[in-house]
Amino acid sequence: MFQSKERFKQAFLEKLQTLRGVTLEGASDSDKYIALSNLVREYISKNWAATNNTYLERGEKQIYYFSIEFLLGRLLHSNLLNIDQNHVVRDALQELDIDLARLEEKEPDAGLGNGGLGRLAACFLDSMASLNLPGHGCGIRYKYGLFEQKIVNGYQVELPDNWLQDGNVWEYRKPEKSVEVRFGGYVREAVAEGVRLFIHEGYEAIRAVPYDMPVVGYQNKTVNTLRLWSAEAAPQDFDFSSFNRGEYLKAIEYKYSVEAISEILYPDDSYQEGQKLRLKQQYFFVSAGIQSIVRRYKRKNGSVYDFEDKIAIHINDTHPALAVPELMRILMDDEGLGWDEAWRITSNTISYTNHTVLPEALEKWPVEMFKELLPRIYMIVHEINERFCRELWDKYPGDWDRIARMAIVANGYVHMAHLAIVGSDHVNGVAHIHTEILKKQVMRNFYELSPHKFSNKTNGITHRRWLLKANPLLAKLITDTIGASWITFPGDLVRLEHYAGDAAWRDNVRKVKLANKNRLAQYIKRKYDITINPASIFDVHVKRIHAYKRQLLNVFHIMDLYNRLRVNPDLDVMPRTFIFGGKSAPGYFMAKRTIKLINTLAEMVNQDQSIGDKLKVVFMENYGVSLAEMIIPAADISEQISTASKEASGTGNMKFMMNGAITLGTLDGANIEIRNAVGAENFISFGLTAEQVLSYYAHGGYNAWDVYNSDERIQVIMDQLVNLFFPVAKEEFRTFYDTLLHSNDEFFVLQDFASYVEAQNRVSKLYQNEEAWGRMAAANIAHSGQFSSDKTIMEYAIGIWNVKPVVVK
Ligand code: DL6
Repeated sequence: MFQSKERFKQAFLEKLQTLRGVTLEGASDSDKYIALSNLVREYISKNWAATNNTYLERGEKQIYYFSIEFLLGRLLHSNLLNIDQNHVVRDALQELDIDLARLEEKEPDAGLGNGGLGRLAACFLDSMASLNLPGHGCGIRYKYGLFEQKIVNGYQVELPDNWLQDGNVWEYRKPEKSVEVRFGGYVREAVAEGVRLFIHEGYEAIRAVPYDMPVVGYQNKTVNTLRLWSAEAAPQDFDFSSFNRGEYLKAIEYKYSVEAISEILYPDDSYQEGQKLRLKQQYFFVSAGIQSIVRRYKRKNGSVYDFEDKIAIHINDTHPALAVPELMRILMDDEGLGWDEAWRITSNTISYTNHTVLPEALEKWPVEMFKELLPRIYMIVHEINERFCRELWDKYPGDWDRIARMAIVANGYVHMAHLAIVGSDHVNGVAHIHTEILKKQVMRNFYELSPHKFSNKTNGITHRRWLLKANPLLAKLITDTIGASWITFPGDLVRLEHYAGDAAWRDNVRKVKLANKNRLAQYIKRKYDITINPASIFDVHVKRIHAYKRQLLNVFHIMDLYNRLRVNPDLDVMPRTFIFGGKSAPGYFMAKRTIKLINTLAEMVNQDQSIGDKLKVVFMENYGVSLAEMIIPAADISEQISTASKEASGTGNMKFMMNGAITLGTLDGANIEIRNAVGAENFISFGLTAEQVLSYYAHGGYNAWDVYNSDERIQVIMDQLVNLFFPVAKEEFRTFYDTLLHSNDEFFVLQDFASYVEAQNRVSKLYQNEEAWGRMAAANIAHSGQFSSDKTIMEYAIGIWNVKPVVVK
């Protein structure tokens, strides 16, 4: 691209002038960031055009990944890496006395997601482009991403994430590709030339405007498209008569009500509230996306003939499940196909991934709301349900219970998971155990009906962002050791196993870890004025705050450790730094109190001179992709301690292992596969198994008081929550006492406590043995290649989408 540093400098200085009207001397960091990103964007655009032309000419099957969230993070650095210009640019900027890393910080995180589900979508886009697969994203261009978290007096406070306020260099607004999405109104039936027609009238038309973002493959020429839709009011939507009468506010009222659709990302990752605006968001992006896919397809092919052979639509959880009735609507109402043909195409085109078994996250919409907002779509859903129930009746005559359990429309609700399963040709879970739970429990009836539909596709992460970008020191060491092939073939990381026995190599890994820990320690000192010891164990628990993820269990272990140290400050313990990070849904009381508890404990512990640096606790605010990229490479311990059976997969666990942290985890989600990959000796497990947990549930749980009465440590900790041990109002933490002891500890925190503490003691012992720890770290890095999303995506491509790579020349 820039061929030489000189060429780059020339282009950069010119860009500063032509785009920002400044010379280097007068340029701010923002000017420089924008000039640089625009240079990169221009280069990418050429390949983007070439990719689009290739796809159009070749006419190969395209994948469209529909997701209500894409948690992208920053793009400048990864784009530079992908176009192989990182070094030239960094060195050339250095000669101009500019620090590339500082410019990168100017880019806001694209935080259009809550957590695992949205980040998975971003990793998948990266892998599809890097594997030359024609795969595109479709989602919503939220004006405000996931809220910014501030910690004030220990509490989480939410601030709007105005990520677009200074513009987004990576997006291209495409107004000419806008489509209309219709809400409300009624459906009039008519017959024309013997054909029954359904005419949607009296609706509100919303203009959906696409913003395209390039998704750059790693050192190939593929640039796929992430198309994010924005809701806009067209000029004709203004009520000019009221405007002319001077009623300005009334005139723009409508504009705001339209724009509200793509205004904000719902900040809840595991609970759905049945809000009308959320349903509107779902239909909005699904309808816009499918309309644009069909339009593009027809422009090339003339009709929808062969559609299912050339198009795969994947729905990331049930949020885009309206793809099923929407594609049916377009095929029937716009393209004139009959039901059977439309159904064949739809159900062969769409596939669905489930990401959770938590009942509160399984989406259902009240029929009345659904029908009022989407009258034509409801008619189609109703018909799908009728036909499906008839099929069930034929197969299970008289089994009303089963049919009621499986119906799409039942008890006044539309059940989105049922709609997604019935309308898809493939349904998958995201880790082996999760898929088994879906098959045996949550979706058992559907599995019995169509076992061939179900498969497992264990999640993955892009090793390019989570190792190559996030941990350049380790990446370099790996490349120096085994060559660079791992970047393209992450499975090659396994060659590192050979070096686990090499003391000098392990020492190099240890030095890399220490450098990353130092960097994090400096950041923590700067930001929070807390001094942490880089030689201590960095024990990291970063993820959404949720009862099932059991941050509480971690807190209780810290309290126990602190209690022991208070009694005996000379206790011989391995120094620990506990690092937490994560957001709570704004309306999730328990999770928010957990944040307060962590911060209260942190303040007490960190100020207690008597224990020195034996124990430190840090809560890092506003956890997101960029922060993760700094924290994860510095971790020694990866806390993956969900109640077994609850975490569908987890992907943080994979990022940590790839960076040489040891998992301290339950046998849940993909932890199990990580343990199988690295060997039980390189994984620290504890706690109830999923079978035990499910068996407890089947028998009404366990008695938390028994544990309380038999374990003195727990008694002390529980009592400290309510006896003014903490310098807060007396009732501040009572909620934990009550939910654990009086409401039967649904997530087995107390039940798993002893086993967790015992595992933590193992951690301390192992860490003191440098060789043992080094071997464990090496095994984790070496086996992490199998958790690259490249592998996962190939499994989707072969097993679900039936799509082949298309090499762009
Ligand atoms: O599959 C991605 C990710 C999993 O790794 C997590 O285990 C799971 O909790 C998460 N699910 C969600 C909730 N989604 N819904 N609905 O984010 O998905």
